[in-house]
Amino acid sequence: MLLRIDHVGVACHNLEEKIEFYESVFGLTVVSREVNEEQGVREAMLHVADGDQGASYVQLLEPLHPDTAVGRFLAKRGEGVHHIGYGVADVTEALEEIGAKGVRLIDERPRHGSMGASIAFLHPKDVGGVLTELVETSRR
Ligand code: V0V
Ligand code: CO
Repeated sequence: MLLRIDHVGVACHNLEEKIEFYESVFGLTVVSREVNEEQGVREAMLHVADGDQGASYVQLLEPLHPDTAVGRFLAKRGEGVHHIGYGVADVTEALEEIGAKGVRLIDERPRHGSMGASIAFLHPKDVGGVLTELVETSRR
């Protein structure tokens, strides 16, 4: 069901500073920057590699306000890995299949994600403490 790792989401206080860090230390390139009001984030995707099933990225996340998913995470845990996004062929189908196995779905239906993707989150408490995102890319 999971095709690949689409991205690793990293929470940070200052998006521009972290972009500079990833560019200068790892030589990565920003391929997209977006503000996602629904998710409460300002985010950037940095391209890591291309594979048979599509590309993989690091997603840097800065909260729009303290009272958001990433804002609360930063206050509680500080900067670091926030979630893992796995590529799936069909996010609606994947949600149905995973939900039927008793895993709590944060999103019952797909939401708008970075670069036109359809995304949905699974609750970290049911995935061994890992906030897990399903990603159906708009094209592969
Ligand atoms: C919270 N918890 C986490 C966590 N965030 N555990 C692992 N990884 C995380 N990232 C734990 C937290 O320590 C608590 O456990 C418990 O879950 C409840 O957390 P809370 O402090 O009450 O925080 P809330 O109210 O923010 O709820 C947590 C959830 C929320 C995961 C439900 O953050 C959420 O709905 N996230 C999904 C949306 C999201 O994260 N959007 C930003 C990325 P203890 O301490 O009680 O044991 S947007 C994105 O990736 C996009 C757009 C994209 O890829 O395209
Ligand atoms: Co993400």
